[in-house]
Amino acid sequence: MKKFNHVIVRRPCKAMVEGITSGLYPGKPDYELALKEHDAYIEALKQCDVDVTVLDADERYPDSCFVEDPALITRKCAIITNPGAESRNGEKDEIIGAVKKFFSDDQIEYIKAPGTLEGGDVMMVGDHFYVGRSARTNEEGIRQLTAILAKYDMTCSEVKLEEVLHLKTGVNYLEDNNMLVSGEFVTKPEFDKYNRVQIPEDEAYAANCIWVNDTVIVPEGYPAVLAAVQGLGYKTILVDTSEYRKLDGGLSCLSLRF
Ligand code: CIR
Repeated sequence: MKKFNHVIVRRPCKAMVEGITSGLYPGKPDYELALKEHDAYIEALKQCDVDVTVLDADERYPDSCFVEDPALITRKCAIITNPGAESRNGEKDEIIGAVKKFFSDDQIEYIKAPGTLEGGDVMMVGDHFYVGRSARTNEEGIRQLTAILAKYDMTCSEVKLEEVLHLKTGVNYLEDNNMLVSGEFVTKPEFDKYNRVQIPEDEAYAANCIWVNDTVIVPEGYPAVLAAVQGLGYKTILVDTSEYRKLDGGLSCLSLRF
């Protein structure tokens, strides 16, 4: 099934070494290696039958390569978010230009203060959106998102997060009713209706795989997850994300797919 035609990414900047990190995956990113990994990420996406818009690095925002957070793009509208991390908040103004190449002004919506929301907290399943209430996404942000989606006949439900940074840190939908789940998402009742594929604890990072037009891009170094995804019948492409992992970033965080 072809669902996505476009992808937006932003090149990592040198300042990425100062990006936000929980320290869960220790070490400073190696910028040169991060660039090579980003090249491979773009190449993998191009193999999935999408065109890729590559935005220039923005040194003002160390985490700006994680374009998933300042915008949420749906089938019917684009939403510029209001990132809850202070050092990332200005990224929202820098993604608008790219979004405007694909959406007219009346299809672009905005999450406004005091609402905060980051795209990493939003998981799309058809026209329903699960949104994680996190340190980055607050109740008012979720209220605004719900109202925006309702305008376009789409729905939203809140998921309380206890352990992870963003919702999609631990759960990702692969289409065809298949969902990769780790940690706190293994038992959450709202996901009972999906074919939940449980990720072993020592491979939890790889819950963040991305489905792009029937190919699943999987982070390198997680053999159990790779086997599980292949077992579901998907074609897979491996991409090493070692330098982004040090900043708690995964495959989904690095692109907007629509
Ligand atoms: C941050 O803490 O905001 C970045 N270092 C990582 C963002 C990861 N983005 C995502 O999960 N969507």
